[in-house]
Amino acid sequence: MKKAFITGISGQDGYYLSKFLLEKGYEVHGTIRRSSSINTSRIDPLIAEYEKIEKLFLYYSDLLDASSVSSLINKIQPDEIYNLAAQSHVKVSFDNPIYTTQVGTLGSLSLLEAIRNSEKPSKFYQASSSEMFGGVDSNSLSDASIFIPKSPYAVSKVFAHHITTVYRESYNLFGVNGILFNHESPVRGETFVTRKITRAASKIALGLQEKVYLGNLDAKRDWGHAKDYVRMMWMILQTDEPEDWVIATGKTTTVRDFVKMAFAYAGIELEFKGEGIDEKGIVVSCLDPKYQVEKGNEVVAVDPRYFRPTEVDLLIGDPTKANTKLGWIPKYNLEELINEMMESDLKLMTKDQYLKDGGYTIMNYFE
Ligand code: NAP
Ligand code: G4F
Repeated sequence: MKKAFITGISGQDGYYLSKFLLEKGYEVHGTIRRSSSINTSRIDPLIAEYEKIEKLFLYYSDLLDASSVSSLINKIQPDEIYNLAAQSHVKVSFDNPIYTTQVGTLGSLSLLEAIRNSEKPSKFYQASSSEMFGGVDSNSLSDASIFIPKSPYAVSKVFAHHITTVYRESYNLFGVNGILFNHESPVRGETFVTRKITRAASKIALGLQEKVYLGNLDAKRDWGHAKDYVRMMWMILQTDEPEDWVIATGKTTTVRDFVKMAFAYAGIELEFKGEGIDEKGIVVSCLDPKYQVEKGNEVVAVDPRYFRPTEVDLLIGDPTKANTKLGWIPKYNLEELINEMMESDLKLMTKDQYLKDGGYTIMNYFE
């Protein structure tokens, strides 16, 4: 029975990866952070199923506490280490640049040092990001493309990426970078654009919200499903030779088209009119009798609050190496991903939940 150690187990990928590994029979050890309110909601079903039977173990640990990270690795002696912990919001990284950078750089380095000093040669997976490319290249991006990071978050990921390579080459350590393009799911953090859209489209369809305010509608992303991407994280740690991988779908879509597809799931057709900060998304028709949204309603508007100091305009990945060398083929396309997210959010957005959220005025502030 293999042992995996996952930092950031309470996040989106932490949930899908730990579920995947537990179902494979792994013993999973994960770190969570102490917070003033409980932050394990995503993994609560896994805790209920696997903690009592001693398959899932959780520890309080912050990646910035190098001593706690190294004690855990010494104690657990994992076969595989997945470093998923990060302050992962690009816009927030401009507001908290030092913290984001510390976690992204020193956090990853602390793990590598702990592995280097451990007797067990644990395999190491670093969660690298397509943000490192900076969106200046309109070609499909591969692991050979150059990095032009445009945010504190992206710069910290470039450091972690390179230091993983340095440890691989210097100490013969099995360290790999998975350069993952955007991946989403029903448990995606609510402040990332896809989940913000599916939550808002659900509330608007149910008459619980009038409008959603977004930032750059022209931004293009290569969106996949987190479930497909965590499978690939595991696959690349099963190879014999450590190397870096791009994980992407090879297709890119604007935020505007994502909005249209999400509303379409609820039978609501939108058209966009106007330009720049005056652009609006307007209801053309609402065909599903379950939802009563009036034709002509303005349900999407632009708020410059959501613009970033610098934007990554376009990301499209080239997954050929993953497809051909490892046989990794994503099971979900974008429409299936959006449908799953909408189905889930429509169920969650009951009136009680909406009131518990504090109403959309408060939510809009943070989202
Ligand atoms: P996420 O949902 O934001 O989860 C991040 C996890 O890191 C959470 O468990 C969080 O804990 C934890 N964390 C944050 N700061 C920490 C610290 N100082 N010490 C210990 N844990 C800390 O992110 P995700 O979408 O699952 O992404 C997983 C990783 O892949 C991240 O490193 C992200 O940067 C990277 N990545 C993501 C994507 C994507 O599209 N999702 C693409 C490329 C790369 P709390 O729950 O307590 O906040
Ligand atoms: O959903 P986002 O916040 O994701 P972003 O910035 O691409 O970062 C995500 O993917 C990276 C991989 O490329 C990860 F490394 C990172 O951890 C994270 O998971 O924004 C996507 C796009 C951006 O261009 C943003 O400007 O959507 C645009 N956008 C437009 N309106 C918005 C909004 N983004 C957010 N969060 N909120 C908006 O209202």
